Amino acid sequence: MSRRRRRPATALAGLLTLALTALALPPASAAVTTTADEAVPLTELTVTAEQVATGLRRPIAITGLPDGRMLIAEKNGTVRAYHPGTGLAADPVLDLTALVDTSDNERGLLGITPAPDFARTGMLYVAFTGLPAGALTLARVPLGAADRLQVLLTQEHAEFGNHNGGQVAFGRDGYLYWSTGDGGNAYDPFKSGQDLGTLLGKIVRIDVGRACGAQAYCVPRDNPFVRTPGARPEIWLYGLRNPWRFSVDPVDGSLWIGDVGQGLVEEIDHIRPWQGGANLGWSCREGTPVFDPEQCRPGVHYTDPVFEYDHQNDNCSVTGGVVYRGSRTPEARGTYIAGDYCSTRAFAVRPRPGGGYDSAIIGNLPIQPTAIAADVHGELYSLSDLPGWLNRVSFVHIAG
Ligand SMILES: [Ca+2]
Repeated sequence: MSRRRRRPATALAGLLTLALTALALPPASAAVTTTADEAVPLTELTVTAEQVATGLRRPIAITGLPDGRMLIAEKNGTVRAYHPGTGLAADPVLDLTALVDTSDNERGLLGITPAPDFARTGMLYVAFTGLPAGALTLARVPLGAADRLQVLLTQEHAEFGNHNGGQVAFGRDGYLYWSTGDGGNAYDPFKSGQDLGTLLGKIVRIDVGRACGAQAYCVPRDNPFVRTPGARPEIWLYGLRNPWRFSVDPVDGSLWIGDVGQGLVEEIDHIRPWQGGANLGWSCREGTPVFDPEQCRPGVHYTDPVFEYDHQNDNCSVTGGVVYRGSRTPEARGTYIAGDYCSTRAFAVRPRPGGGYDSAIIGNLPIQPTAIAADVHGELYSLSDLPGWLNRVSFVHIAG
């Protein structure tokens, strides 16, 4: 049964200006905030984009390889390769279509990242919804060798086709992070966000460099819930709805998460390496406002987003991006960029040296952004879903 909740008018008013929330950071955060020396005010930055490849079929995830290529995952399970010198290769470099459940708009191959030792091993880590019933699936597979795919971890997700998470990324700690959705439909039907007994609505963290018993991975000993009765030890963060795009800042190892809201608030979360175990709120909260009071518990600390925006002016769904660490535009270094799938608005967010965050709308990305990611040099690309485009994305420093 669906239950609609009214939000307090005061909470709504605070969102109507795309307001920055600069709340609830631990005191230590300012000490390691990373800001480029050359950084200029965000209002002096804008984004431009240039279409560099077309003909992709529902491109959904993109990652850089050490050799300068970009790998692009298409939702149906194929992976394409692009090199700036030679363009988009005609044939897929990997074909997982026989394994991938594409029965819903949000199901499919959803995430891809190279192993830290990819240059030697050619190993990729992928996330997809698996046949026959859409189970969230984390696997590794050598480039070009689908028959050698090895499933590492699965989470049942049969009831609803939406909210599958699906980002995979290696942290600076060498562990693999994987995001999952809350189980789908709406209103967190299984109340999984706040439930540490399920992998739904989480970001998990595992050591894929070792095997532990029958498991093809190990749980890092310093994972936050390894000694919590009833909790899945793989959990790193909880209280998420559909964090289908997150990234790791290679400089400080922090996680930047785009968590899609239900109907009111889109949010970006910034989680430092020492914040393992953080509760990001869903479905007690959607962004900062309370969503379902029955999911809230007294005395619990909820980690608020560092940026949130509402659905006015054609916004509908956040597409989490990355922190720019390239060299082409030094003035933009240390700036996180995200987009909105419907409005294409580009949002820039950056920690202030003294604490809190600056944010600005810095233009628009090409239509229907599904991913924003960096190549091996830290320069950025985005994908456009239905038209099937790969776009090179650049910051431009405009006069202040
Ligand atoms: Ca949240």
